[in-house]
Parts: sequence; structure tokens; C-alpha cells
Amino acid sequence: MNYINKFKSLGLLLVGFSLAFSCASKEDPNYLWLMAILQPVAPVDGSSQSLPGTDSTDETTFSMTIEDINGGSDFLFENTTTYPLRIKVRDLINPISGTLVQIIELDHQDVAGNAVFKAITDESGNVTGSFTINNREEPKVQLQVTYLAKDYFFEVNLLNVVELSRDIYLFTSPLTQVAPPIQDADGDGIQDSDDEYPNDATRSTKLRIPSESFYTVCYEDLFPKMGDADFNDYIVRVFNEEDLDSQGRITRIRGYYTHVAKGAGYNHTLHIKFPKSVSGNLTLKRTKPNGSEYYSNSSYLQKDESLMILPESNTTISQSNTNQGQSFTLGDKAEWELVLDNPVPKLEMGNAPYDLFIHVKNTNLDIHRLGFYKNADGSDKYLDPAGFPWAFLIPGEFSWPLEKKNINNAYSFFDDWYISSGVNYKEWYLTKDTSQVFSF
Ligand SMILES: [Ca+2]
Ligand SMILES: [Ca+2]
Repeated sequence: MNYINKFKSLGLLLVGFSLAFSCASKEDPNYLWLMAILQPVAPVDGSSQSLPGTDSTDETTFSMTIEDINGGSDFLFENTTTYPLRIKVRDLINPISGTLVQIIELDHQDVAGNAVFKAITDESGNVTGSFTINNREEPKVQLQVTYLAKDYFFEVNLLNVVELSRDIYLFTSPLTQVAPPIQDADGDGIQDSDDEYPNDATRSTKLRIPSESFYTVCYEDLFPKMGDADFNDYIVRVFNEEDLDSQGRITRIRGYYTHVAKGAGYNHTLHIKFPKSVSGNLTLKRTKPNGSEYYSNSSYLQKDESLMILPESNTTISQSNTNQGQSFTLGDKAEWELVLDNPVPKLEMGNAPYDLFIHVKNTNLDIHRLGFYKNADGSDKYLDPAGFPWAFLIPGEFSWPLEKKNINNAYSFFDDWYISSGVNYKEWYLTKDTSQVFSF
């Protein structure tokens, strides 16, 4: 949840514009003036607005106003951030509908990677949704708009941003405003070459979350007693896939899990709870590390129902994977697919891996990550008196602490990250003391 300290940073505002397009030609002084007013905007109040220049070959120019909401978010010990987004695409007078808008992940070298959100604009020129990226010292993504078969790129700096809100202005000379024919076999508005399901109008995009590798989700199991902070009692690797329709809403969702550690005497099962509005047909299968399938089931997931992903942890892994000298051995895998009865906006579904929790057989209690369950006084049910959670997730192949080793000793920047409420050392998990963590 974002806190109150919100403000808008406003870049360029175009108002009172009344030029008639019919008289805008390259020789027309009005046209030249129009081109001038649309030159890329200088950065305002420190926001980075890296806008490519006018493309002289097709007389198209463009600009962007920034109306991002800045501020901070509650610290939930998460190492990823989800950004709600609102993008409007228009020419100088009218919204542009049916135009493809994508958010592309950038790596540490600013090289463009996978799309983390994709949708076409509605009749008002708007796209809304959300995307999630791993926390970074300098969070950035690329915004890509495809219009009249041409791609426009904007680098977006997300530092201090809690919600991305941009208006994109595209102006193409009337001489070249002819939309090329597109191939769209299923008629969902996404052309075949951009449609990951070109013959299925209910789906056009497949998002993998995280886009590469997986999340490592670590649990302490003594709740409500404080744990020993080695965060290795139950550990699962997970990634999810969301299929989006052309409006960017989720129509199918999948989860992939591997049990990787059990540094505990207690016995646990792994579950997921979906938002109350979610229902649909579900398939689930479980396999042993050698690939042999030992469980397969199709069922209907009722609203407000949770799903057991993996059974008792003393049957799903052959060793703890938390002692020095053990060679890493994978545990069981599980995967499910849920075909939703109705499309669900990404923000309503929440952030992958969603409400993924363990049930502790010995205590008959569930243990969730922060941000899902509150006490009557508004405090988080799963935050202990020292301000510590019983569970959190780390991007990628995280080396968890060995048995009885504290996470703050094993990771020297963990305390700086935690004490600064996640502001500093956002990539604390990359610096480890190899003598105190499990190695692969
Ligand atoms: Ca299509
Ligand atoms: Ca499709």
C-alpha cells in the first residue's frame, strides 16, 4: 500500500491547441511550428525523460508528459516492486485506440529484455494495468508504443515512482497517416506477429514472472513464536505465468514450484490462496525429482478456495539442503493452470507468486508473507515484535543460510536494507558470506 506522501510530477502540458490538420504540410509554417512544440521535453524535477528525437524519414514526432505518482510504499520485506500503470496515447486532438503499449524490462546494462506488460489502448486511448520488476538501485524500464507499424521507445526511470502515469503524443503527417494492413487471425486487435496466441482471441500475451529464473520463497515455521532467522525451514522456488487478453487482463494463470529445502523438524504443506473474485477450471500435477508424475487432477476452483500445491514436506524432499557439505538435491515439483471464469485485472490478482503460504502440520497454523492479513489494530498478522516476517521472497537462485546461521550474518547488507526499510542496499542478497550459506 502506498502511503500519503504522493505528488505528481508534470512534464509538458499541451493546451489550447487548435491547428487544423488539413492544412498541415511539411512546407506549412504552422506545421513547422507544430513540429517545434513537439520537440522532446527537457527533464523536469529530476525525473528522467529520455525521449528519442523526431524521425525525419516518416515525419512523425512525439512527446510524453509525465504524471507519475511519486512517494514510497510500506516495507514488506519484498525484493520486487509492482507498479500500477496508466498510459494514454493520443495525437494532438484525439485518443488513439488499438495501439500496442508494452513495458520492457531492462538489465543492469540497460539492454532491453522481456515484456513485463503488454496491451492495446481502448477507445479512450488508455491502457491500465501493472507490472513487477526486481528491486534495483536505479529501477528503469522501457516503454514501447507501436503505431502505424512503427515502434517508439521511451526510457522510464522509476526511482521514487509508485505509479506510472504517462500521456504519449504522437503526430504523423497526414501524408503518411495510412495504416498498413495487419494480419490478425483471431481478431483480438493484436497482430499475429505480436500475438503469442494468434488463434485464441481470449489471449494475446504470455508473461513469465519473474521473466527469467525464479523467486526463492523462504519460510520460518515457528509462528507465532519468533524464528531463529535462518529462513530455511521451508523453501520453494517458484515462477508464474499469466496469459493476458488484449486489454491486459489475466485470463489464465499458471504456477511452477520446486521444493528445495527443509531445515526443520516440523512438517509442512504448500498452498496458494487466490483473491476472492477468482474461480475457474484448475489442473494440478506433481512430479518426483526424476520426472515421474505421481499426482494429476482436474477440478473446479470455487471462489475463495485455496489450493494445496505440494503435500507433506517430509515426503517431498530427501534431505534438508541446509547443512554444510550436503550436495544440493532437488525436491518434488508441482505445477497448476487455472483458466479463469472471467478476466481479472492484474492489480486485482495481486503480485506473483500471490498469497503462497505454508501450513505447519505440527502447530496447525498457516504462515504467509507480509501484506495479506491484518490484526484488528491494522498491524500485519505476520510481523513479529522485532519487526521481522516469517516469510519473504528473493529473486533468483538465492543461497539460504545454513542451519542456525542468521540471515543478517550470512548477508552483510541485510541489516542495512532492513533498517532502511528497503531504501538502501536493494540488492543485498547478491553479497553473501559463503561459509554461512548453502552452496549449490
Ligand atoms: Ca490476434
Ligand atoms: Ca490472440
